[in-house]
Amino acid sequence: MLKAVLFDLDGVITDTAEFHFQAWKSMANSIDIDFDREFNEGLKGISRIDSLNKILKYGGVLEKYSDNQKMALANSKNAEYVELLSELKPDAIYPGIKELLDTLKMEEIKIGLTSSSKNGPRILDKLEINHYFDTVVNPALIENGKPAPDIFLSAAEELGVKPEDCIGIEDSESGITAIKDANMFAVGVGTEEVMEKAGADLIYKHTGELEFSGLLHSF
Ligand code: B16
Ligand code: MG
Repeated sequence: MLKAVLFDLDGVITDTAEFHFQAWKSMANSIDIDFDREFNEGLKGISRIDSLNKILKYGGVLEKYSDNQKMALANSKNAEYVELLSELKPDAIYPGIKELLDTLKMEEIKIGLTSSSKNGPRILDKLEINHYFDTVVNPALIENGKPAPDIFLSAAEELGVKPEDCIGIEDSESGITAIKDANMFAVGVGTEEVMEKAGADLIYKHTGELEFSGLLHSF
């Protein structure tokens, strides 16, 4: 029986992916690493430090940086990202999300945020939707990031529901893998090919197609 819906943030609730792209690109270029949109795709859902390691590896310089230097690079990327977030307004919420949150509240289905972003609470504030969430999992306390199932299992525990009574909504391959490994129903938002490959149970091209009745029917 459906008891909770767990939302990813970046790529599901709003498009912060573009801000991540811009901030990573300027950090990568500052150390002479080329960075394009295609490479950025593989960073979706991946934590800040894991993203940095992937970029340094891609540039062939992973071994050259100490932990302290890596921390400095991650901090500079985050400072630029946070600066870009100041532009974020409630009208940046993707279509259909507000309506879905309203219906879930009415139906007394619990709502959780399962984002890898340490900026999650700040973004929910900016979008003025933090009051909808019964739990916002703190990714800093999660040992294994997506594609590990930990963040979704934590959300279920915090909400006091069983994993099999949860739906997870994700836009990234790593996120869908995490939901499935948590033994939850996975809704993928994005291209059919990517979502199918990742094992999504239900696929929508856009969030505008997400509706409570459709979710309930397929669950
Ligand atoms: P931060 P999600 C993820 O958010 C992003 O997709 C990913 O690109 C980012 O590196 C990660 O959050 C960490 O974000 O640097 O703000 O802690 O898709 O899990 O909502
Ligand atoms: Mg995402």
